[in-house]
Amino acid sequence: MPAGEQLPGTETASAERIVLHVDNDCFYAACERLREPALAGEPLVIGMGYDETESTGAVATASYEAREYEIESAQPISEAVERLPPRAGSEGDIEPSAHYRPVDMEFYKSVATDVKAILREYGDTVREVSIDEAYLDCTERTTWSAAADYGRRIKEEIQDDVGIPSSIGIAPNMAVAKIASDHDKPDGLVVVPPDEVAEFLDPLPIDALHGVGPVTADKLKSAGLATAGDVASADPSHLVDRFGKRGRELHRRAQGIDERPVTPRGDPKSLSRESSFDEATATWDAVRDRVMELAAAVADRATQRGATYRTIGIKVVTPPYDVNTRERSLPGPVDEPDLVHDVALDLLEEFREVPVRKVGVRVSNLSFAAGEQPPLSTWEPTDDLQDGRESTVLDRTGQTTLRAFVGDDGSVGDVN
Ligand code: TTP
Ligand code: MG
Repeated sequence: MPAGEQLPGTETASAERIVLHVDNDCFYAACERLREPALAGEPLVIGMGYDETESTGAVATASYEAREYEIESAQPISEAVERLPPRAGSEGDIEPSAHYRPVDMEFYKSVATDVKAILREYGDTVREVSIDEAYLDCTERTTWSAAADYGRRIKEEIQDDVGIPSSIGIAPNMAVAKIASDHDKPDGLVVVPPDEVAEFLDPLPIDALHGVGPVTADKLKSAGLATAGDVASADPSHLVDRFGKRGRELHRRAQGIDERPVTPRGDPKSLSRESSFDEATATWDAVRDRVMELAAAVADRATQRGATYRTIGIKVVTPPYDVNTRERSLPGPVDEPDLVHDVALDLLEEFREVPVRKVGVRVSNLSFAAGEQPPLSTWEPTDDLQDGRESTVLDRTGQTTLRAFVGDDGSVGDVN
């Protein structure tokens, strides 16, 4: 084929990508509202080191109501307290005018896991970049004319199933999708099709471009370049003179060019599947059947990904939003669907007759090594108990023999 010619259908593959960026709104605050609905609509500050007598430490995030008082991430808590000072409460007592809650990472991670599980259903590939942020390549899942509906569906599913708001940007690449998701926060949905990229970016202040901090922004401004459009139409050689190699990259970003593929960020630490009931149910058969399905799905996913696992766990969410996790570690890595099934059901026993909103099954302690998996029968039983975890041993036939149980309170007892 002569140089410059392309096979039909292969041209401008990158320009045709549909990349979606999701970022949850005031994420930690949204998580706190999930389990404390009275905080909805209130100024809310999440940070370490606040109590009535002392305020040290930094703000992790603030609800949008608190942001109206110029409270923001990384600010000293003491400054937040100054901006939203204590006031006389209805009973005449003194109370802060914002609500302050300490960071509870475990809880936020469990909410993030639920969100990411939804996102994985919607993307051909998903790149998780932080606790509340991910890129999805949706090229094969939607079209530009349907993209807004696609984004709306994802937002609704996150809101309905997990209970927190998010903002979504959809564009032909990651850099523009990120700017788009930030453009109309909170609860935003901004679609920038390929032929509207320039129109969208041009009027934006240059610090809206990812990677342009205050120093670069000042330098660009002093060179008379205030908007992305100014940088996009600048002579790239002038930008290179002034900013070195970065100048060329700035020029490309200002034009909305970004060829990076959406790739997953390394191997996952765990694989999980979760499923909600329409209403909390105490029907044992229904709960057990669901866990069996999830166990099979998770084991299947691990097999497909070539992963072995050393830990098998379940998650049981009981009303209102109590997340209970139980897990059991094995003496060595396995890829054994029957074991996932057996251990998951065994762990579930504790929740018999408890109303359940949602269940999940997870395998973790994953290995993706290509090496041969040793046969089960070569393993010797171990009594290696981990803190707060149940432990199990395998007998020489590979059957699970539950030896001992270490409760969350540290108590040790036999389970069979
Ligand atoms: P962000 O997505 O940057 O912030 P956010 O979700 O609170 O607000 P929004 O996206 O609506 O602008 O960060 C996600 C979480 O990470 C945030 O809820 C708290 C935490 N975080 C910190 O702990 N320190 C920080 O400096 C920042 C920026 C975030
Ligand atoms: Mg966020």
